[in-house]
Parts: sequence; C-alpha cells; structure tokens
Amino acid sequence: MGSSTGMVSIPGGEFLMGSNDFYPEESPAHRVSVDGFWMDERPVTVAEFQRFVDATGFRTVAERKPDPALYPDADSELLVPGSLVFLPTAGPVDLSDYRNWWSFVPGADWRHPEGPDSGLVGRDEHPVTHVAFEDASAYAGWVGKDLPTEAEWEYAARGGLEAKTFVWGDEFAPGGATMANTWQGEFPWENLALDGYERTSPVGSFPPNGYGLFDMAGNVWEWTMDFFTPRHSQANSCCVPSNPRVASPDASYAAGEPGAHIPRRVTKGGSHLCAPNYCLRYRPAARQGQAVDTSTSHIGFRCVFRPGANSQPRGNRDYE
Ligand SMILES: [Cu+2]
Repeated sequence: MGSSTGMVSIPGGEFLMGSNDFYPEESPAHRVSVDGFWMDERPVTVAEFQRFVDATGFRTVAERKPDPALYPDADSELLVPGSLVFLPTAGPVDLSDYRNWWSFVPGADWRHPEGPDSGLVGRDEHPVTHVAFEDASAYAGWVGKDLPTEAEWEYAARGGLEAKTFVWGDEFAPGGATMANTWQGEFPWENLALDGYERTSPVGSFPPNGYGLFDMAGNVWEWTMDFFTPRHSQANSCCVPSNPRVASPDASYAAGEPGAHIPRRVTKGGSHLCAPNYCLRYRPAARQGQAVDTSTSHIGFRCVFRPGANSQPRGNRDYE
C-alpha cells in the first residue's frame, strides 16, 4: 500500500492524548500508545459512498422512517426520514441553544445535504454527510476496514507532533495560511467563507498533516468507534495504556436531554461550522459525543485498516 491506495501507514507509537487547555471533556491529557495501522488519507467521499450504495442497496438511517417504539417521546411529525441541517440565522442568537441553527429537515439525507431540493451536483469529492454511526460502520465493513478508535484518530491527526494545539502546530494560521475548512466570522449568522467554502469542501483542499492525512481538522466531524465519556479517564500512573478504547456506552448518555436513552460515540476533528466565537474544536484533542442514531450536514467519517485484524480491504479506490 502507499498513497496511491488512498491509505497512509501510521507508525505505532506513544503520544499525549487530550488537552488540559480547552474544554473539560478533553482532559486530563494523558499518555497513550497505539500500534501501527493504516488510515484513509481523506474522509470518505460522496462518490465512494455512492459506490457502496449502488453495490449493496444500503439505506442510511436518515432515509428510513424511525421506529416510534424507539422514540416514545418524539413528535410524530418528526418520525419521518430526515436529518439535521445547519441553517444560518439572520443575526446573533443565544449560543447556548443549538436548536437556533440546527433543524430536523424531512428528506435531508446524504443525497440531499440541505434538504429535498438540494443535490450532489459538483459534490462527488466532498465528504459524505448525513451518515449515522451504523451507516459509517456498514461502509467500513463493506470495504473490509474498520472505524478508528478515538486514540488512533487523535494519534494520526497529530501527525507526529507532540502536544500541539492544531494538527499543523501551535499557530492557527501560520504565515497567514489557511490550514483547514472552518468558520470565519461570527457564528452562526456571519459566514465570511474566507477559506473559500461556506459548507463542506472537496476532500484534500487544504494542506495535509505530518502523516500526509488531509482534513484532520475542520470540514466534517468524523465518527470513531469509542463511546463518549465526559472526561478522559485518569491513566494509571504505573503504565501507559496500549490501544485504549471505550467499549461501554454506560458513561455516554446525555442525562436530562432529549434522546437521553441513545448512546453517544465520539466524533473528532471539528467541522466547517467551528468558529472562534463558539466552538474551538478544529483541534486534535477536541471531541464531541454524538448520538449514534443522529446524522447531520457536518458529520462524516474515514476508515482504518489494522494489519492482522481485518481481512484484506476492498472496494475503496485502488483496491478493486
Ligand atoms: Cu465545532
């Protein structure tokens, strides 16, 4: 394998995972080691996902009618196929309530990223969006790969740099360069698009990190297989955990919030909606808990391959 396969070899090693300098869920920073693995150079694109759907007839969560038995408290008008779409507001709003800019749009799905009247023209090379965890997982299985653990994702994102704020270093815009698709202006109403993109961008539009991986910051959040925890667990001081993963959903539920009974998995990398006045999460340590059944216009994914653990990958780019 090499870069012509669309995957990059990530050498095993040890790193400082998390950060004590930003949001509580990223702390405490702690040392972790991961074995070597291969990772998709870019997020999975619309064109790649299309091939999977064409070959399998797969229907994503957003394209199915939700089972009312699983959502006893839901409005029946929301129990239709659809997904969450970001809609900019006319002016400044209360930033503590995400419902000001996220709308459940019936008919929004990966083929219709802004709703039924939108489509995929010109977006073949954009990351696929509106994928719930099981959609990402199904794609990964089909190509003979897997989804990364949070530790693998963060280790790869850091690109060999130790404890830097961003995947390229400590400065957001080194020498004035735009390094990622984030939000410029005041979120969620003033989208200046100084980076050239109001929403998603073709994968690989910005410089790669030290391992040759593109879009490890911004563009779309990416699913990992770990369940969310409100903080990292404090590593045992005697030893560095090796290939850690959070395999229990127990700490992931968002008590007291809508959908509190749905487990949450970790998403990484931030998106084109991350803005300095709202969400500084275009950083490798950043993480969010995302309900596994929820898809949005700013979440995608990429896959990994663990030699010895998976069968030979297929179906993606040059593997066929
Ligand atoms: Cu954000």
